[in-house]
Amino acid sequence: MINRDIAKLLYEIADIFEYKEVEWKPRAYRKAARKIGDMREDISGLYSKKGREGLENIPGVGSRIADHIVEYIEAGSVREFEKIRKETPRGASNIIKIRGLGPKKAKKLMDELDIQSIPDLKEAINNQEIRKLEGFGKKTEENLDKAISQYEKSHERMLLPKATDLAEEIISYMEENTTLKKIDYAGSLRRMKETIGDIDILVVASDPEEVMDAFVNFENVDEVESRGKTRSTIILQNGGHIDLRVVPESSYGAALQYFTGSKDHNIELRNLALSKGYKLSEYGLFKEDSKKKLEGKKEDRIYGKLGLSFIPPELRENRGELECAKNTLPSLVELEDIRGDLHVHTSYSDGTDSLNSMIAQADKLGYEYIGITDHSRSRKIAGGLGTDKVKEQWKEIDGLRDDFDIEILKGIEVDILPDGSLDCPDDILEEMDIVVGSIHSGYKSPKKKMTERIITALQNEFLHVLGHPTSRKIGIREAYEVDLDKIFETAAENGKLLEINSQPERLDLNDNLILQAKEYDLKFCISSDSHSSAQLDFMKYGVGQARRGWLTKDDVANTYSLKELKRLID
Ligand code: DGT
Ligand code: CA
Ligand code: CA
Ligand code: ZN
Repeated sequence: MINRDIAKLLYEIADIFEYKEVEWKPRAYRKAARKIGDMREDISGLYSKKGREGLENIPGVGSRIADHIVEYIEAGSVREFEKIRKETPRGASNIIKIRGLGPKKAKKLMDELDIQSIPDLKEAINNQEIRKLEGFGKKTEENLDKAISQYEKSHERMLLPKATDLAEEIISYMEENTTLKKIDYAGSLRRMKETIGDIDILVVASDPEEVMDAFVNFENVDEVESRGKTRSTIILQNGGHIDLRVVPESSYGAALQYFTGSKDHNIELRNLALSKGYKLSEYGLFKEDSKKKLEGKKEDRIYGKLGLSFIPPELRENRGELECAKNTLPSLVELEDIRGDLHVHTSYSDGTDSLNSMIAQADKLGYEYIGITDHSRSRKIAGGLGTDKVKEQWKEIDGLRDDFDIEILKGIEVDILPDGSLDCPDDILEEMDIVVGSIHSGYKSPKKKMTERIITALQNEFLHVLGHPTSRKIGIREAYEVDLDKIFETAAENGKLLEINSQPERLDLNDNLILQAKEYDLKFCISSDSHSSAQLDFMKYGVGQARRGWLTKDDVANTYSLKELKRLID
Protein backbone atom coordinates (compact mmCIF):
# COMPACT_ATOMS: atom_id res chain seq x y z
CA MET A 1 0.00 0.00 0.00
CA ILE A 2 1.21 3.44 -0.88
CA ASN A 3 -0.05 4.60 2.55
CA ARG A 4 3.06 3.22 4.16
CA ASP A 5 5.41 5.03 1.79
CA ILE A 6 3.61 8.31 2.33
CA ALA A 7 3.63 7.88 6.10
CA LYS A 8 7.36 7.14 6.03
CA LEU A 9 8.03 10.21 3.91
CA LEU A 10 6.01 12.46 6.23
CA TYR A 11 7.89 11.15 9.27
CA GLU A 12 11.20 11.86 7.60
CA ILE A 13 10.17 15.37 6.63
CA ALA A 14 8.92 15.98 10.18
CA ASP A 15 12.41 15.09 11.45
CA ILE A 16 14.00 17.48 9.01
CA PHE A 17 11.63 20.28 10.05
CA GLU A 18 12.55 19.58 13.62
CA TYR A 19 16.22 19.92 12.79
CA LYS A 20 15.48 23.18 11.01
CA GLU A 21 13.58 24.35 14.08
CA VAL A 22 10.44 24.95 12.09
CA GLU A 23 7.63 25.38 14.56
CA TRP A 24 4.48 23.18 14.81
CA LYS A 25 5.12 21.49 11.48
CA PRO A 26 6.96 18.46 12.92
CA ARG A 27 3.97 17.65 15.11
CA ALA A 28 1.45 18.21 12.36
CA TYR A 29 3.34 16.04 9.88
CA ARG A 30 3.79 13.27 12.40
CA LYS A 31 0.11 13.30 13.24
CA ALA A 32 -0.83 13.01 9.58
CA ALA A 33 1.78 10.27 9.10
CA ARG A 34 0.35 8.27 11.97
CA LYS A 35 -3.22 8.55 10.70
CA ILE A 36 -2.22 7.57 7.20
CA GLY A 37 -0.17 4.67 8.49
CA ASP A 38 -3.16 3.35 10.43
CA MET A 39 -5.68 3.78 7.60
CA ARG A 40 -7.18 0.60 6.24
CA GLU A 41 -8.21 2.09 2.94
CA ASP A 42 -5.67 2.54 0.17
CA ILE A 43 -5.05 6.28 -0.02
CA SER A 44 -4.62 6.36 -3.79
CA GLY A 45 -7.94 4.53 -4.13
CA LEU A 46 -9.55 7.08 -1.84
CA TYR A 47 -8.11 9.89 -3.95
CA SER A 48 -9.32 8.44 -7.24
CA LYS A 49 -12.80 7.96 -5.77
CA LYS A 50 -13.29 11.11 -3.75
CA GLY A 51 -10.55 13.42 -5.00
CA ARG A 52 -8.80 16.02 -2.83
CA GLU A 53 -11.79 16.32 -0.59
CA GLY A 54 -11.43 12.68 0.38
CA LEU A 55 -7.87 13.34 1.48
CA GLU A 56 -8.74 16.43 3.49
CA ASN A 57 -11.28 14.40 5.40
CA ILE A 58 -8.48 12.28 6.86
CA PRO A 59 -7.92 13.58 10.40
CA GLY A 60 -4.71 15.58 10.56
CA VAL A 61 -4.49 16.16 6.81
CA GLY A 62 -4.95 19.82 5.95
CA SER A 63 -4.83 21.37 2.52
CA ARG A 64 -1.00 21.69 2.38
CA ILE A 65 -0.39 18.08 3.25
CA ALA A 66 -3.18 17.04 0.89
CA ASP A 67 -1.32 18.87 -1.92
CA HIS A 68 1.82 16.92 -1.10
CA ILE A 69 -0.06 13.63 -1.07
CA VAL A 70 -1.65 14.35 -4.45
CA GLU A 71 1.76 15.18 -5.87
CA TYR A 72 3.20 11.98 -4.46
CA ILE A 73 0.38 9.83 -5.84
CA GLU A 74 0.66 11.41 -9.26
CA ALA A 75 4.39 11.94 -9.62
CA GLY A 76 5.97 9.52 -7.14
CA SER A 77 7.80 12.30 -5.32
CA VAL A 78 7.23 15.76 -3.83
CA ARG A 79 9.37 18.57 -5.25
CA GLU A 80 9.38 20.66 -2.11
CA PHE A 81 10.51 17.68 -0.01
CA GLU A 82 13.28 16.83 -2.46
CA LYS A 83 14.48 20.40 -2.14
CA ILE A 84 14.60 20.54 1.66
CA ARG A 85 16.21 17.11 1.72
CA LYS A 86 19.02 18.48 -0.44
CA GLU A 87 19.52 21.47 1.83
CA THR A 88 19.87 19.36 4.94
CA PRO A 89 23.00 17.44 5.96
CA ARG A 90 22.38 13.76 5.42
CA GLY A 91 22.73 12.44 8.96
CA ALA A 92 20.72 15.26 10.55
CA SER A 93 17.43 13.45 10.97
CA ASN A 94 19.18 10.57 12.73
CA ILE A 95 21.43 12.67 14.90
CA ILE A 96 18.61 14.69 16.44
CA LYS A 97 17.06 11.42 17.61
CA ILE A 98 19.90 10.93 20.07
CA ARG A 99 18.53 11.77 23.49
CA GLY A 100 19.91 15.05 24.81
CA LEU A 101 20.67 16.49 21.38
CA GLY A 102 18.09 19.02 20.29
CA PRO A 103 18.35 20.73 16.93
CA LYS A 104 20.51 23.59 18.25
CA LYS A 105 23.16 21.38 19.77
CA ALA A 106 23.07 19.00 16.83
CA LYS A 107 23.67 21.84 14.43
CA LYS A 108 26.60 23.16 16.40
CA LEU A 109 28.22 19.72 16.48
CA MET A 110 27.64 19.14 12.82
CA ASP A 111 29.03 22.52 11.83
CA GLU A 112 31.98 22.79 14.14
CA LEU A 113 33.21 19.21 14.18
CA ASP A 114 32.10 18.27 10.67
CA ILE A 115 29.88 15.48 11.98
CA GLN A 116 27.66 13.93 9.32
CA SER A 117 26.49 10.73 10.90
CA ILE A 118 26.20 8.77 14.13
CA PRO A 119 29.53 6.97 13.54
CA ASP A 120 31.15 10.41 13.15
CA LEU A 121 29.59 11.45 16.43
CA LYS A 122 30.93 8.34 18.14
CA GLU A 123 34.39 9.07 16.88
CA ALA A 124 34.25 12.62 18.19
CA ILE A 125 33.20 11.30 21.59
CA ASN A 126 36.05 8.78 21.63
CA ASN A 127 38.50 11.53 20.75
CA GLN A 128 37.07 13.70 23.54
CA GLU A 129 36.34 16.49 21.10
CA ILE A 130 32.83 17.26 22.27
CA ARG A 131 33.82 18.39 25.76
CA LYS A 132 36.00 21.11 24.25
CA LEU A 133 33.05 22.80 22.54
CA GLU A 134 31.48 25.78 24.19
CA GLY A 135 28.30 24.81 26.02
CA PHE A 136 29.01 21.07 26.04
CA GLY A 137 31.48 19.86 28.66
CA LYS A 138 32.54 16.46 29.92
CA LYS A 139 29.21 15.52 31.45
CA THR A 140 27.34 16.15 28.19
CA GLU A 141 29.88 14.07 26.33
CA GLU A 142 29.36 11.16 28.70
CA ASN A 143 25.60 11.43 28.47
CA LEU A 144 25.78 11.46 24.70
CA ASP A 145 27.88 8.32 24.78
CA LYS A 146 25.17 6.59 26.81
CA ALA A 147 22.40 7.91 24.61
CA ILE A 148 24.13 6.56 21.50
CA SER A 149 24.45 3.09 23.00
CA GLN A 150 20.75 3.17 23.75
CA TYR A 151 19.92 4.39 20.28
CA GLU A 152 22.04 1.70 18.68
CA LYS A 153 20.60 -1.01 20.86
CA SER A 154 17.12 -0.12 19.77
CA HIS A 155 18.01 0.28 16.09
CA GLU A 156 20.29 -2.64 15.62
CA ARG A 157 19.00 -5.66 13.69
CA MET A 158 18.59 -8.84 15.71
CA LEU A 159 20.39 -12.09 15.01
CA LEU A 160 18.13 -15.07 14.34
CA PRO A 161 18.23 -16.77 17.77
CA LYS A 162 17.25 -13.60 19.61
CA ALA A 163 14.39 -12.94 17.19
CA THR A 164 13.25 -16.57 17.15
CA ASP A 165 13.24 -16.88 20.93
CA LEU A 166 11.44 -13.57 21.33
CA ALA A 167 8.80 -14.52 18.78
CA GLU A 168 8.21 -17.85 20.48
CA GLU A 169 8.01 -16.20 23.90
CA ILE A 170 5.53 -13.56 22.87
CA ILE A 171 3.38 -16.10 21.05
CA SER A 172 3.12 -18.41 24.03
CA TYR A 173 2.54 -15.43 26.34
CA MET A 174 -0.30 -14.20 24.12
CA GLU A 175 -1.77 -17.68 23.88
CA GLU A 176 -1.80 -18.00 27.64
CA ASN A 177 -3.17 -14.58 28.44
CA THR A 178 -5.78 -13.92 25.80
CA THR A 179 -8.41 -15.79 23.85
CA LEU A 180 -7.05 -15.96 20.35
CA LYS A 181 -8.16 -17.84 17.32
CA LYS A 182 -4.87 -17.63 15.49
CA ILE A 183 -1.37 -16.28 15.98
CA ASP A 184 1.71 -16.50 13.77
CA TYR A 185 4.83 -14.56 13.07
CA ALA A 186 5.41 -13.16 9.59
CA GLY A 187 8.06 -10.75 8.19
CA SER A 188 11.74 -11.39 7.70
CA LEU A 189 11.75 -13.93 10.55
CA ARG A 190 9.37 -16.20 8.68
CA ARG A 191 11.61 -15.81 5.63
CA MET A 192 14.61 -16.76 7.84
CA LYS A 193 16.58 -13.74 6.80
CA GLU A 194 19.98 -13.61 8.48
CA THR A 195 19.11 -10.54 10.56
CA ILE A 196 15.75 -9.26 11.69
CA GLY A 197 14.67 -5.61 11.96
CA ASP A 198 11.45 -6.15 13.85
CA ILE A 199 9.18 -9.08 14.61
CA ASP A 200 5.78 -8.99 12.94
CA ILE A 201 2.98 -10.88 14.71
CA LEU A 202 -0.48 -11.49 13.26
CA VAL A 203 -3.49 -12.37 15.36
CA VAL A 204 -7.15 -13.27 14.87
CA ALA A 205 -9.21 -12.54 17.97
CA SER A 206 -12.77 -11.66 18.84
CA ASP A 207 -11.64 -9.10 21.41
CA PRO A 208 -8.84 -6.96 19.95
CA GLU A 209 -8.90 -4.69 23.00
CA GLU A 210 -7.97 -7.60 25.25
CA VAL A 211 -5.17 -8.54 22.85
CA MET A 212 -3.70 -5.05 22.87
CA ASP A 213 -3.91 -4.82 26.67
CA ALA A 214 -1.97 -8.03 27.05
CA PHE A 215 0.52 -7.10 24.36
CA VAL A 216 1.57 -3.74 25.82
CA ASN A 217 1.95 -5.44 29.21
CA PHE A 218 4.40 -8.06 27.98
CA GLU A 219 7.36 -8.40 30.33
CA ASN A 220 10.35 -6.11 29.92
CA VAL A 221 8.60 -3.57 27.73
CA ASP A 222 10.75 -0.47 27.61
CA GLU A 223 8.44 1.65 25.53
CA VAL A 224 5.01 1.33 23.94
CA GLU A 225 5.79 3.03 20.67
CA SER A 226 2.18 3.03 19.53
CA ARG A 227 -1.09 1.51 20.54
CA GLY A 228 -4.06 1.35 18.23
CA LYS A 229 -7.19 -0.71 17.76
CA THR A 230 -5.65 -3.11 15.29
CA ARG A 231 -1.94 -2.41 15.48
CA SER A 232 0.52 -1.77 18.28
CA THR A 233 4.29 -1.65 18.53
CA ILE A 234 6.44 -2.28 21.58
CA ILE A 235 10.16 -1.93 22.20
CA LEU A 236 11.71 -4.23 24.77
CA GLN A 237 14.54 -3.45 27.15
CA ASN A 238 16.81 -5.74 25.19
CA GLY A 239 16.19 -3.59 22.12
CA GLY A 240 13.78 -5.97 20.37
CA HIS A 241 10.95 -4.35 18.40
CA ILE A 242 7.64 -6.20 18.05
CA ASP A 243 4.76 -5.21 15.83
CA LEU A 244 1.38 -6.84 16.41
CA ARG A 245 -1.67 -6.64 14.18
CA VAL A 246 -5.15 -7.97 14.70
CA VAL A 247 -6.71 -8.95 11.39
CA PRO A 248 -10.11 -10.39 10.45
CA GLU A 249 -10.20 -14.13 10.04
CA SER A 250 -11.57 -13.71 6.54
CA SER A 251 -8.34 -11.99 5.45
CA TYR A 252 -5.84 -13.88 7.61
CA GLY A 253 -4.19 -15.65 4.68
CA ALA A 254 -3.88 -12.44 2.72
CA ALA A 255 -2.40 -10.63 5.72
CA LEU A 256 0.04 -13.47 6.35
CA GLN A 257 1.09 -13.29 2.72
CA TYR A 258 1.43 -9.51 2.75
CA PHE A 259 3.29 -9.16 6.04
CA THR A 260 5.63 -12.03 5.30
CA GLY A 261 7.01 -10.04 2.40
CA SER A 262 9.47 -9.42 1.13
CA LYS A 263 8.35 -6.10 -0.19
CA ASP A 264 9.87 -6.83 -3.60
CA HIS A 265 8.15 -10.20 -3.76
CA ASN A 266 4.84 -8.54 -2.86
CA ILE A 267 5.21 -5.92 -5.56
CA GLU A 268 5.81 -8.58 -8.22
CA LEU A 269 2.95 -10.69 -6.93
CA ARG A 270 0.61 -7.71 -7.01
CA ASN A 271 1.67 -6.98 -10.59
CA LEU A 272 0.96 -10.56 -11.55
CA ALA A 273 -2.50 -10.24 -9.97
CA LEU A 274 -3.12 -7.03 -11.92
CA SER A 275 -2.09 -8.70 -15.18
CA LYS A 276 -4.78 -11.28 -14.54
CA GLY A 277 -7.40 -8.61 -13.85
CA TYR A 278 -7.28 -9.11 -10.09
CA LYS A 279 -6.36 -6.88 -7.21
CA LEU A 280 -4.24 -8.16 -4.32
CA SER A 281 -3.93 -6.47 -0.94
CA GLU A 282 -3.44 -7.42 2.69
CA TYR A 283 -7.23 -7.96 2.80
CA GLY A 284 -7.51 -10.47 0.00
CA LEU A 285 -7.48 -11.25 -3.68
CA PHE A 286 -10.30 -9.45 -5.48
CA LYS A 287 -11.77 -9.31 -8.95
CA GLU A 288 -10.90 -5.79 -9.90
CA ASP A 289 -14.18 -4.76 -11.50
CA SER A 290 -16.70 -6.61 -9.36
CA LYS A 291 -14.90 -6.12 -6.04
CA LYS A 292 -15.72 -9.73 -5.43
CA LYS A 293 -13.35 -11.41 -3.00
CA LEU A 294 -11.81 -14.50 -4.54
CA GLU A 295 -9.75 -15.51 -1.54
CA GLY A 296 -8.54 -14.10 1.77
CA LYS A 297 -8.53 -16.80 4.37
CA LYS A 298 -5.84 -19.15 3.16
CA GLU A 299 -2.39 -18.06 2.08
CA ASP A 300 -1.72 -21.07 -0.15
CA ARG A 301 -4.98 -20.53 -2.01
CA ILE A 302 -3.96 -17.00 -2.89
CA TYR A 303 -0.90 -18.36 -4.67
CA GLY A 304 -3.10 -21.09 -6.15
CA LYS A 305 -5.66 -18.65 -7.55
CA LEU A 306 -2.82 -16.75 -9.20
CA GLY A 307 -1.75 -19.92 -10.98
CA LEU A 308 1.28 -20.51 -8.78
CA SER A 309 2.39 -23.33 -6.55
CA PHE A 310 2.85 -22.38 -2.89
CA ILE A 311 6.07 -20.44 -2.47
CA PRO A 312 7.96 -21.21 0.75
CA PRO A 313 8.66 -17.98 2.68
CA GLU A 314 12.44 -18.42 2.38
CA LEU A 315 12.17 -18.02 -1.40
CA ARG A 316 10.14 -14.82 -1.33
CA GLU A 317 12.90 -12.39 -2.25
CA ASN A 318 12.04 -11.71 -5.88
CA ARG A 319 14.91 -13.85 -7.12
CA GLY A 320 12.93 -15.66 -9.81
CA GLU A 321 10.55 -17.56 -7.53
CA LEU A 322 7.36 -16.27 -9.19
CA GLU A 323 8.43 -17.35 -12.67
CA CYS A 324 9.48 -20.71 -11.30
CA ALA A 325 6.26 -21.22 -9.31
CA LYS A 326 4.28 -21.09 -12.56
CA ASN A 327 5.69 -24.59 -13.07
CA THR A 328 7.28 -26.38 -10.14
CA LEU A 329 9.56 -25.05 -7.48
CA PRO A 330 12.45 -27.15 -6.19
CA SER A 331 11.58 -29.14 -3.10
CA LEU A 332 13.76 -27.45 -0.49
CA VAL A 333 15.89 -29.23 2.09
CA GLU A 334 14.24 -29.51 5.52
CA LEU A 335 15.58 -29.79 9.04
CA GLU A 336 14.11 -33.30 9.25
CA ASP A 337 16.29 -34.35 6.29
CA ILE A 338 19.51 -33.73 8.24
CA ARG A 339 21.13 -37.00 9.35
CA GLY A 340 24.23 -35.73 11.05
CA ASP A 341 26.42 -32.80 12.04
CA LEU A 342 29.96 -32.65 10.63
CA HIS A 343 31.45 -29.80 12.66
CA VAL A 344 31.31 -29.67 16.47
CA HIS A 345 33.77 -28.75 19.21
CA THR A 346 34.23 -30.31 22.63
CA SER A 347 36.06 -29.29 25.79
CA TYR A 348 39.18 -30.83 24.24
CA SER A 349 39.51 -27.44 22.48
CA ASP A 350 37.22 -24.43 22.96
CA GLY A 351 33.87 -26.17 23.41
CA THR A 352 32.22 -25.90 26.81
CA ASP A 353 30.80 -29.43 26.92
CA SER A 354 32.55 -32.78 27.13
CA LEU A 355 32.98 -35.20 24.25
CA ASN A 356 30.50 -37.48 25.94
CA SER A 357 27.77 -34.87 26.31
CA MET A 358 28.16 -33.61 22.73
CA ILE A 359 27.71 -37.14 21.44
CA ALA A 360 24.82 -37.82 23.80
CA GLN A 361 22.97 -34.71 22.64
CA ALA A 362 23.50 -35.51 18.95
CA ASP A 363 22.25 -39.02 19.63
CA LYS A 364 19.19 -37.58 21.36
CA LEU A 365 18.44 -35.44 18.30
CA GLY A 366 18.16 -38.69 16.36
CA TYR A 367 21.21 -38.12 14.18
CA GLU A 368 22.84 -41.07 12.45
CA TYR A 369 26.36 -39.63 12.75
CA ILE A 370 28.38 -36.86 14.35
CA GLY A 371 31.79 -35.51 13.36
CA ILE A 372 33.96 -34.42 16.29
CA THR A 373 36.10 -31.60 14.93
CA ASP A 374 38.16 -29.79 17.54
CA HIS A 375 40.70 -27.15 16.54
CA SER A 376 44.23 -27.95 15.38
CA ARG A 377 47.52 -27.20 17.16
CA SER A 378 48.29 -23.69 15.78
CA ARG A 379 45.04 -22.33 17.07
CA LYS A 380 46.44 -21.89 20.55
CA ILE A 381 43.87 -19.45 21.96
CA ALA A 382 41.18 -22.01 21.18
CA GLY A 383 43.12 -24.83 22.82
CA GLY A 384 44.01 -26.47 19.51
CA LEU A 385 45.01 -30.16 19.71
CA GLY A 386 48.50 -31.47 19.04
CA THR A 387 49.10 -35.07 17.94
CA ASP A 388 49.09 -36.52 21.47
CA LYS A 389 45.78 -34.91 22.35
CA VAL A 390 44.25 -36.08 19.08
CA LYS A 391 45.27 -39.64 19.86
CA GLU A 392 43.89 -39.33 23.37
CA GLN A 393 40.56 -38.18 21.92
CA TRP A 394 40.51 -41.06 19.45
CA LYS A 395 40.95 -43.48 22.30
CA GLU A 396 38.09 -41.92 24.23
CA ILE A 397 35.90 -42.06 21.11
CA ASP A 398 36.65 -45.74 20.60
CA GLY A 399 35.72 -46.36 24.22
CA LEU A 400 32.37 -44.58 23.80
CA ARG A 401 31.17 -46.38 20.70
CA ASP A 402 29.34 -49.09 22.59
CA ASP A 403 27.41 -46.56 24.69
CA PHE A 404 25.65 -44.90 21.75
CA ASP A 405 23.66 -45.79 18.64
CA ILE A 406 25.07 -42.82 16.77
CA GLU A 407 28.16 -43.27 14.59
CA ILE A 408 31.04 -41.15 15.85
CA LEU A 409 33.35 -39.74 13.20
CA LYS A 410 36.90 -38.88 14.19
CA GLY A 411 37.57 -35.46 12.79
CA ILE A 412 39.35 -32.14 13.06
CA GLU A 413 38.80 -28.52 12.14
CA VAL A 414 42.24 -27.93 10.80
CA ASP A 415 43.65 -24.45 10.23
CA ILE A 416 44.54 -23.66 6.64
CA LEU A 417 48.00 -22.14 7.15
CA PRO A 418 49.20 -19.07 5.22
CA ASP A 419 50.87 -21.25 2.58
CA GLY A 420 47.70 -23.32 2.13
CA SER A 421 49.00 -26.39 3.92
CA LEU A 422 46.98 -28.00 6.71
CA ASP A 423 47.95 -27.59 10.36
CA CYS A 424 48.23 -31.32 11.14
CA PRO A 425 50.60 -34.11 10.07
CA ASP A 426 49.47 -36.18 7.08
CA ASP A 427 49.61 -39.49 8.94
CA ILE A 428 47.05 -38.12 11.42
CA LEU A 429 44.85 -36.55 8.74
CA GLU A 430 44.85 -39.84 6.88
CA GLU A 431 43.20 -41.57 9.82
CA MET A 432 40.47 -38.94 10.17
CA ASP A 433 36.92 -39.65 9.01
CA ILE A 434 36.13 -35.97 8.51
CA VAL A 435 38.52 -33.06 7.91
CA VAL A 436 37.13 -29.52 7.91
CA GLY A 437 39.68 -26.91 6.79
CA SER A 438 39.17 -23.28 7.85
CA ILE A 439 40.89 -19.91 7.73
CA HIS A 440 41.41 -18.39 11.16
CA SER A 441 44.20 -15.87 10.50
CA GLY A 442 45.46 -13.28 8.06
CA TYR A 443 41.97 -12.06 7.17
CA LYS A 444 43.43 -8.93 5.62
CA SER A 445 45.73 -10.60 3.10
CA PRO A 446 45.46 -9.56 -0.54
CA LYS A 447 42.82 -11.25 -2.65
CA LYS A 448 45.27 -13.14 -4.83
CA LYS A 449 47.13 -14.55 -1.86
CA MET A 450 43.96 -15.61 -0.05
CA THR A 451 42.63 -17.26 -3.20
CA GLU A 452 45.85 -19.23 -3.68
CA ARG A 453 45.90 -20.21 -0.03
CA ILE A 454 42.41 -21.69 -0.16
CA ILE A 455 42.91 -23.32 -3.56
CA THR A 456 45.99 -25.11 -2.26
CA ALA A 457 43.94 -26.43 0.64
CA LEU A 458 41.14 -27.57 -1.67
CA GLN A 459 43.68 -29.56 -3.65
CA ASN A 460 44.82 -31.36 -0.52
CA GLU A 461 43.69 -34.97 -0.69
CA PHE A 462 42.90 -35.12 3.04
CA LEU A 463 40.51 -32.20 3.16
CA HIS A 464 36.78 -32.92 2.93
CA VAL A 465 35.03 -29.66 3.79
CA LEU A 466 35.89 -25.98 3.40
CA GLY A 467 34.68 -24.51 6.73
CA HIS A 468 32.97 -21.08 6.89
CA PRO A 469 34.24 -20.18 3.42
CA THR A 470 34.35 -16.37 3.83
CA SER A 471 34.83 -16.06 7.63
CA ARG A 472 32.57 -13.02 7.80
CA LYS A 473 30.94 -12.32 11.15
CA ILE A 474 27.80 -10.23 11.08
CA GLY A 475 28.43 -6.84 12.68
CA ILE A 476 31.99 -7.83 13.58
CA ARG A 477 34.06 -8.65 10.52
CA GLU A 478 33.62 -8.40 6.77
CA ALA A 479 34.38 -11.38 4.54
CA TYR A 480 37.98 -11.53 3.42
CA GLU A 481 38.83 -10.65 -0.16
CA VAL A 482 38.85 -13.81 -2.23
CA ASP A 483 37.94 -14.95 -5.73
CA LEU A 484 34.94 -17.06 -4.84
CA ASP A 485 34.27 -18.28 -8.35
CA LYS A 486 37.76 -19.78 -8.41
CA ILE A 487 37.12 -21.34 -5.00
CA PHE A 488 33.82 -22.85 -6.07
CA GLU A 489 35.32 -24.12 -9.30
CA THR A 490 38.23 -25.76 -7.47
CA ALA A 491 35.92 -27.28 -4.86
CA ALA A 492 33.81 -28.76 -7.66
CA GLU A 493 36.86 -30.16 -9.48
CA ASN A 494 38.19 -31.79 -6.35
CA GLY A 495 34.89 -33.04 -4.94
CA LYS A 496 35.10 -30.95 -1.76
CA LEU A 497 32.07 -29.89 0.26
CA LEU A 498 31.30 -26.25 0.98
CA GLU A 499 30.13 -25.59 4.51
CA ILE A 500 27.05 -23.62 5.42
CA ASN A 501 28.02 -22.70 8.95
CA SER A 502 24.95 -22.31 11.21
CA GLN A 503 26.47 -20.11 13.90
CA PRO A 504 24.06 -17.14 13.93
CA GLU A 505 26.73 -14.49 13.46
CA ARG A 506 28.46 -16.49 10.72
CA LEU A 507 25.77 -17.98 8.44
CA ASP A 508 28.60 -18.55 6.01
CA LEU A 509 28.05 -19.24 3.12
CA ASN A 510 25.15 -16.83 3.10
CA ASP A 511 22.09 -17.10 0.85
CA ASN A 512 23.52 -15.10 -2.06
CA LEU A 513 26.77 -17.03 -2.10
CA ILE A 514 24.92 -20.34 -1.90
CA LEU A 515 23.01 -19.29 -5.02
CA GLN A 516 26.31 -18.38 -6.68
CA ALA A 517 27.99 -21.66 -5.69
CA LYS A 518 24.99 -23.70 -6.81
CA GLU A 519 25.94 -22.90 -10.40
CA TYR A 520 28.90 -25.26 -9.99
CA ASP A 521 28.67 -29.01 -9.81
CA LEU A 522 29.32 -29.32 -6.10
CA LYS A 523 27.70 -30.30 -2.82
CA PHE A 524 27.27 -28.49 0.47
CA CYS A 525 27.09 -29.54 4.08
CA ILE A 526 25.16 -27.70 6.77
CA SER A 527 27.02 -27.72 10.09
CA SER A 528 26.34 -26.25 13.50
CA ASP A 529 29.97 -25.56 14.46
CA SER A 530 28.65 -26.07 18.01
CA HIS A 531 30.71 -24.99 20.97
CA SER A 532 28.15 -26.42 23.44
CA SER A 533 25.53 -29.14 23.26
CA ALA A 534 22.68 -26.59 23.17
CA GLN A 535 24.18 -25.11 20.00
CA LEU A 536 23.48 -28.31 18.06
CA ASP A 537 20.05 -26.70 17.61
CA PHE A 538 21.62 -23.92 15.53
CA MET A 539 21.36 -26.36 12.62
CA LYS A 540 17.91 -24.88 11.89
CA TYR A 541 19.43 -21.49 11.04
CA GLY A 542 21.83 -23.07 8.56
CA VAL A 543 18.98 -24.99 7.01
CA GLY A 544 17.10 -21.68 6.71
CA GLN A 545 19.97 -20.16 4.73
CA ALA A 546 20.23 -23.28 2.55
CA ARG A 547 16.53 -22.95 1.77
CA ARG A 548 17.00 -19.26 0.97
CA GLY A 549 19.73 -20.45 -1.41
CA TRP A 550 17.24 -22.79 -3.12
CA LEU A 551 19.03 -26.00 -2.04
CA THR A 552 17.32 -29.37 -2.18
CA LYS A 553 18.04 -32.40 -0.05
CA ASP A 554 20.25 -33.81 -2.76
CA ASP A 555 22.52 -30.73 -2.67
CA VAL A 556 23.30 -31.26 1.02
CA ALA A 557 25.72 -34.05 1.86
CA ASN A 558 24.71 -34.46 5.50
CA THR A 559 21.22 -35.53 4.45
CA TYR A 560 22.86 -38.69 3.11
CA SER A 561 23.28 -41.94 4.98
CA LEU A 562 26.77 -42.43 6.37
CA LYS A 563 27.51 -44.93 3.63
CA GLU A 564 26.47 -42.52 0.89
CA LEU A 565 28.36 -39.69 2.58
CA LYS A 566 31.55 -41.73 2.74
CA ARG A 567 31.22 -42.64 -0.90
CA LEU A 568 30.85 -38.96 -1.71
CA ILE A 569 33.83 -37.61 0.22
CA ASP A 570 36.40 -40.40 0.04
P1 DGT B 1 12.82 -6.35 8.69
O1 DGT B 1 11.77 -6.14 9.74
O2 DGT B 1 13.54 -5.12 8.31
O3 DGT B 1 13.77 -7.45 9.02
O4 DGT B 1 12.10 -6.84 7.32
P2 DGT B 1 10.58 -7.22 7.05
O5 DGT B 1 10.56 -7.86 5.71
O6 DGT B 1 10.01 -7.99 8.18
O7 DGT B 1 9.91 -5.80 6.88
P3 DGT B 1 8.82 -5.00 7.72
O8 DGT B 1 8.75 -5.45 9.14
O9 DGT B 1 9.10 -3.57 7.47
O10 DGT B 1 7.45 -5.34 6.99
C1 DGT B 1 6.90 -6.64 7.00
C2 DGT B 1 6.40 -6.98 5.64
O11 DGT B 1 5.31 -6.13 5.28
C3 DGT B 1 7.40 -6.80 4.51
O12 DGT B 1 8.26 -7.89 4.37
C4 DGT B 1 6.48 -6.68 3.33
C5 DGT B 1 5.31 -5.92 3.89
N1 DGT B 1 5.52 -4.49 3.58
C6 DGT B 1 5.96 -3.54 4.41
N2 DGT B 1 6.01 -2.35 3.78
C7 DGT B 1 5.59 -2.56 2.53
C8 DGT B 1 5.40 -1.71 1.39
O13 DGT B 1 5.63 -0.52 1.41
N3 DGT B 1 4.95 -2.31 0.24
C9 DGT B 1 4.69 -3.65 0.18
N4 DGT B 1 4.27 -4.17 -0.97
N5 DGT B 1 4.86 -4.46 1.23
C10 DGT B 1 5.29 -3.93 2.38
CA1 CA C 1 9.85 -7.19 10.31
CA1 CA D 1 7.33 -4.52 10.96
ZN1 ZN E 1 34.61 -24.66 14.33
